[in-house]
Amino acid sequence: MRWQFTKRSNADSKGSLMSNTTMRSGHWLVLLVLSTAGTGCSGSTSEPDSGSESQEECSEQFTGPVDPSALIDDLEDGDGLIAEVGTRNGGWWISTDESGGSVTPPANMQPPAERILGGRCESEYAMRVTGTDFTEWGAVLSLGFRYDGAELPIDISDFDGIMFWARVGDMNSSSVRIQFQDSTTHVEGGVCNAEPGSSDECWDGWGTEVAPIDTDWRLYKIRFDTLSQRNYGLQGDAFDLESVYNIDFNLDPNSVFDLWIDDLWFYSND
Ligand SMILES: [Ca+2]
Repeated sequence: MRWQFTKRSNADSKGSLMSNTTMRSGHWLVLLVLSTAGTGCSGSTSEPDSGSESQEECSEQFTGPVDPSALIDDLEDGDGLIAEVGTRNGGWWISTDESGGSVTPPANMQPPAERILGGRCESEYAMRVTGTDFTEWGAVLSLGFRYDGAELPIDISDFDGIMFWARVGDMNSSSVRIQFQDSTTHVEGGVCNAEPGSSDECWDGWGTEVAPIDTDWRLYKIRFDTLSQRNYGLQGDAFDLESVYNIDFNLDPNSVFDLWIDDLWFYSND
């Protein structure tokens, strides 16, 4: 098993990113999914551990937490920078294994948001990445929280999880893993090994599979305390919520991927 990563930093751009793997394993829990129906906006929530369920019409749909500091990015400004909230000033980034496949928008630059044809309720823009023919670890759509010449961590310990909307296109054959890089797994944390293939290598982030996922928009709500590493790089005792660098959406090698992500927030249970 060979785990690989690449990292691209560009002094001209905020954000960066990397990381992915050819194998996925472990526990994958998506704690809450709002399934869509008809309009692509209404939906039902279900939380496996509680069994609770509710229906929301498009006009009444959840539009985000009241806490203004919870917004990560809604993409409505059309650019590849996240919302400037607190110390957060990072951006989106696409990386690939550079095995010869194609990806749109291009890798190693800040991707623009894409207009949602017909919109999604109040939302007109989302982030989209499509591609195929990568054969090593695939591709990754990442969101860096903070940048000042290098990637910097933020403290998200005031929050219990993250929520976002997502869907895939008709041709998509990839699974989607969301993962976070923290003080243990990010190279800037200074403890993991930047050398690919080493037993204590970087980029074995804390995550879970985004599932089920299909062509309907759904709201995914993922608790931080459910996330786990994939046990190939340096292992942390726990996800370090006080030092988190970025979010990765990992896309499979040997697949066709077409992923949309929209309206990301942190949330608190209280
Ligand atoms: Ca949006």
